[in-house]
Amino acid sequence: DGHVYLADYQPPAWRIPHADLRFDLDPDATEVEARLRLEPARPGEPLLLDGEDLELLAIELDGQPLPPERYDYDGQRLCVHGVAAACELRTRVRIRPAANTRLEGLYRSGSLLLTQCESEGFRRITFLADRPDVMPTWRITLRAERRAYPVLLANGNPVGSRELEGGRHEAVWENPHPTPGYLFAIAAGPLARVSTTLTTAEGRRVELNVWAEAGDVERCRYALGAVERALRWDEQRFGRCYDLDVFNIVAAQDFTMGAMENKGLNIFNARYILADEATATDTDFLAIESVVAHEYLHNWSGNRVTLRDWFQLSLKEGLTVYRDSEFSADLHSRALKRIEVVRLLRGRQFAEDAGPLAHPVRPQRYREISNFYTLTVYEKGAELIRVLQALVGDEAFQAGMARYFADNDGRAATLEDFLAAHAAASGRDLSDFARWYAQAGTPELRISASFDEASGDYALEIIQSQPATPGQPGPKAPLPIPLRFALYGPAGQRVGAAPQTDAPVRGDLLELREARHVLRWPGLGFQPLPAFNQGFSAPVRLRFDYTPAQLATLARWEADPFSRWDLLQQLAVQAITGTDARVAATEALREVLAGLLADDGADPAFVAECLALPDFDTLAEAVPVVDPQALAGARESLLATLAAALEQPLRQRYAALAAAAGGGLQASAMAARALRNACLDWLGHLDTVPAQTQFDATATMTERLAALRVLLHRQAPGAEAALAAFRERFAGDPLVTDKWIGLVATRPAADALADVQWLLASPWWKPANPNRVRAVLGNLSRGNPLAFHRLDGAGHRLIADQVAAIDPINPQVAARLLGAFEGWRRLRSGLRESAEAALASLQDRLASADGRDLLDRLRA
Ligand code: DPP
Ligand code: ZN
Repeated sequence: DGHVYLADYQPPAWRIPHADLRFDLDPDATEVEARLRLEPARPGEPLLLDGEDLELLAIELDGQPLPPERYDYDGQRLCVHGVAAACELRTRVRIRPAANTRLEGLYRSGSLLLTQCESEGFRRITFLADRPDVMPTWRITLRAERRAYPVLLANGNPVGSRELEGGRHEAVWENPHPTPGYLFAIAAGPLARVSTTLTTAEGRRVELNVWAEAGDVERCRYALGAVERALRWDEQRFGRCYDLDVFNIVAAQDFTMGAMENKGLNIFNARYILADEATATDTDFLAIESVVAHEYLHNWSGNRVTLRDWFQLSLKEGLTVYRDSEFSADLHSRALKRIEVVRLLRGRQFAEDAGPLAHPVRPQRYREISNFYTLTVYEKGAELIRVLQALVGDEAFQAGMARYFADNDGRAATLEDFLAAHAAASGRDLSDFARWYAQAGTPELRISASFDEASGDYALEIIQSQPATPGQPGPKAPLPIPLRFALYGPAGQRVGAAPQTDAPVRGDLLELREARHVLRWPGLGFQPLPAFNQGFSAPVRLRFDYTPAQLATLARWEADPFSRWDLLQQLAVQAITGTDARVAATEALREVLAGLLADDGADPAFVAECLALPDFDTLAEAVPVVDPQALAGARESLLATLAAALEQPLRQRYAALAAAAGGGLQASAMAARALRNACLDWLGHLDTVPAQTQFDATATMTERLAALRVLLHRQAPGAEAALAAFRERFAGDPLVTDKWIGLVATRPAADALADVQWLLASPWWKPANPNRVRAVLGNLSRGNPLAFHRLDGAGHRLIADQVAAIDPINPQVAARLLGAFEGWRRLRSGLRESAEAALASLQDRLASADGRDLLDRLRA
């Protein structure tokens, strides 16, 4: 049926201990000669290799040309007949990088030639068993014209270079670590670098380089520092050292993903490398540091320990997201990092888990693996690592990680290997925990309180349930859920008494194991106020009936900043989507925010997070039927009401932070800018003059872009002139151009669609550049509910038409864009029909496996 099933896994029939490749690079026609050492792992099996759209020029076995009857190649698979013993296969193929718009395999970006192989791109370069459990060591020879391609990079260590005739030159690289094809990389072109050397904790001298096209190299320094910080952090926190003599990163303007962790040669989307204060925002800097760390940290969680098969994707991705978020939390603010992660999880992953694309963190089957690089595999996968850590405790978790790396080094591992290491280190049976990976859908906890006046007994009943998801109608088994909790007495004192319950309790951590647990405090004597899920210990939807006053009270009593933020978010959800509680919630929110704005002791970055009301996605998750106009309207009117009520403190705080916000990347300056920009945004509902003043005066992109956003989104008198000035000033910079385009595409109004149509007809529209597609269409579909869900259906039609247009150019980008329809079944009537019609219109218009798979799942 076109699916690959986890249950069908077979180990490779042939091993490939070593691969020796030689490239004669040329953008129009590159020749690749490959010598593969082959050994039968299961004698008698045919020799099959993957190879997609390769022009086969020559084929030899053990030095003898193979006659045509000895092999078959159908454009997908090469089958060599009549081989049973160890041998060497030599092939020569021709590929066409400049014609490769899919950006999988070897392709051209500007003046560079570079590769992207995960998941199945290597087969578009040459023949190989292109699966993660086939792991050769590598020797890679690159030849190219010196003038056009002065720098030649590949995986591993450089071992030699020389001049060739005719203005060509050659570089040779060796990667001694067994490495699957998906981690293969080369890069060639007129690259310049920033560089540093250091000595690892094991005593290895390592050169770190970040490369970019010459004009961009000064903007690579921040990324270089981030590599060094990540390398040191992994040594200290997990005892993992770097294992080659050189670590290279190359920045490319055309890149489908964010970045790629190829062994020793990471290739990055330029947006996650290039930064200075004039062109990048503070958010960009933090994202760069986090993505650089993510890819670096893959060197152990992904590369040294790789995957047996693609079903295990979260084994490297969930784990590495966990590791990079711990890195950011250790270096900066743990609470702010947690807020950022939970915002994404609740706004976007919960939506994925609740819609037609829901799948387990470890899927059981796929048609196109590219469609599983999802928030569920990444973000929920990272939360599961956190759940495991909470269940076994920090010390056993650390020991389990050490054991996992030690036991699986150089292997292609599975989730079972990971759990076995943690079970051994903690002494705990983790078979119940494994269900988290198999069951899709966000668990829900319904908690209700009861108090008996006569006896003074207090009790909490906790009921766990799992939603039905595609292919998993249920019923589903209960999951082990680590839930933090606290009870507060009437004056805000914490109740110390442990509950009587059949669930294990350690301090404030409760471990739910069954579908229902009851916690009893006999004779407590008063009705306490309970609080739950501090730090978001459990990635669940939690329902407990709070009044607005109770939420506001808890927001003052809870010590953990994450929890305080979370309570304010709940209050805002009540103020926007509530019925009876709306007025009371608005008033309570105003009071708490007034207190926060007046509190000079509060971290301004934290106050800024509290001012950021729940985004549209989060609100949409809180209601059963999504009416975009009503939700966006209610959010807007809450903002206007609060801004008017808080005008004086907003103006005051904005002015008071001016000096601190000046410049520099120290935490205090970033925090000041964050709060000033939040105030500016709120004030924009009343007055756009401060935004105009900030736009004219500032030197940082953080302040300039925030001001431009207010001017454009509030349609201030100076908006057009400001946009023109901004456009002009950064005309040569595609990344900054993406920024203003993003602001245009997200103006919260139905007629922003006309601006998007104008962009699509302009010279700025570049459908082959993934960043530009995301800037124009990703922002429209994911960041502009009023224009995307236009009542006349024009937004839905525009995105569907663009998906059809981009599908033949870059199927992964098209499929990602199509994913914006994931919530269509929950739209209000009228819009649901228009989304359905837009999807139906695509039925015969998508040729790619990526697009067809996603469309079928959306419509199922
Ligand atoms: N490059 C992508 C990431 O690191 C896929 N591995 O998440
Ligand atoms: Zn990753």
